[in-house]
Amino acid sequence: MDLSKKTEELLNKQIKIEAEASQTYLAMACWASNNSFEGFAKFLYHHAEEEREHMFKIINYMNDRYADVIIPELSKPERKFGSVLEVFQKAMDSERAVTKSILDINSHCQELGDEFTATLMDWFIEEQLEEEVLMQKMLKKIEAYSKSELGIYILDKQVKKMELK
Ligand code: OFO
Repeated sequence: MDLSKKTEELLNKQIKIEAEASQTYLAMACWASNNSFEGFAKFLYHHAEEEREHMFKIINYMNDRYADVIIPELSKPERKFGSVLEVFQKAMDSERAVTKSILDINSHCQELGDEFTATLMDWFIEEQLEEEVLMQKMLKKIEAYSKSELGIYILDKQVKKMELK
């Protein structure tokens, strides 16, 4: 069974969303690195890679289904931030927006009875939950450690030692 045109369109849109999320994390990582936050930079580079893997996961699925993959033009990510807290607040907002998009694709597939794409989206839903929980935890810590000038550098050192998966 071929993918429906609408499903194809939604998946192509998701490829762009994942690619832009990757670029955004990359720009955030560069900002962190330029501001001597090596731990946060490491965390954000890692996330940029993850988003790229997500993009490939959709591309591979679409190619397996002989669908028409469109490699998109990407918008330029924001690269100036006022603080680590601002970076992670924006990362959280971005994760929430991605989750909404994934849930929308999932609902569309359920309505259509497209079990294959819905199963792919189930994987993404679990992944989004993990990412939102992780981002939320990071945000809470950053909020607490941002209360003193030195605090955020202490947290950066701890983040540098974090095992990333
Ligand atoms: Fe693609 O997982 Fe975050 O956004």
